Amino acid sequence: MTGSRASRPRLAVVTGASSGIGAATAQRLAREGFEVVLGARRAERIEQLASQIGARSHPLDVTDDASVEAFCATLDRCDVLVNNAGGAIGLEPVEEADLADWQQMFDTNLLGVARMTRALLPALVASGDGHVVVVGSIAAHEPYPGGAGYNAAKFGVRAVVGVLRQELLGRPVRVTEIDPGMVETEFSLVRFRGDAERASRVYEGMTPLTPEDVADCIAFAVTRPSHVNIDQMIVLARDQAGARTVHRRG
Ligand code: 8X3
Repeated sequence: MTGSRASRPRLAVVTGASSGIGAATAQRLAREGFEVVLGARRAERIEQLASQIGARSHPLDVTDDASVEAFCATLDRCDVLVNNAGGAIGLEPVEEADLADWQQMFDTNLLGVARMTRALLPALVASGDGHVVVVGSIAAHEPYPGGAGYNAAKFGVRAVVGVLRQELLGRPVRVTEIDPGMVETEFSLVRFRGDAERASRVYEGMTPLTPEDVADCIAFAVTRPSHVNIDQMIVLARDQAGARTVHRRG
């Protein structure tokens, strides 16, 4: 158990913890012995999940400085920060791009990571064994038609992770990027603005990853010995060999 290494359990913050990868990660880290603090905009959902898994929750909007500040003020320490909040909006080509969508994707995926990491780095360093985990995407490696806004945001995140890894060298903070491909969550429902039928077609005839599969990778990274840094992990379903290379049955 992670908690047995220190006098009290390691504290892990998970953003975007109301559903999908964030919720699965919060659950998994609680099972691994972490004290977990869930953050998300949907306060009721995180409260409910927190009470089920014996964790704490606090409303968090990673696009809002005041919200990040209020969230972080509830923490007396932090050992692990899982930057999971993010997502895609739309799949329009650049010539039809709605820049308000791009703005929102940059704000959640990229600036959200910067806000949370900047706010919690002093605590992560002070912990003596801090860990910043960022949930990126295969979209950070492979541009695809319709993906430009999301690709750009995730490529940006990947750049920030690479910079952080170098800037923190010599200090006791690990930096890990977990880049999943297709995972069946609310991701496509949000991308297609609530169009459930279109969202379900994304996973038609193939077996996507589950949020638990990604949580498993995150749990692996944060439970390695302190001297081991899992820099980056790309995790795809067996049915997916690239951002848009998918095997579908039938
Ligand atoms: C992963 C989803 O559509 O970019 O973040 O492969 S996608």
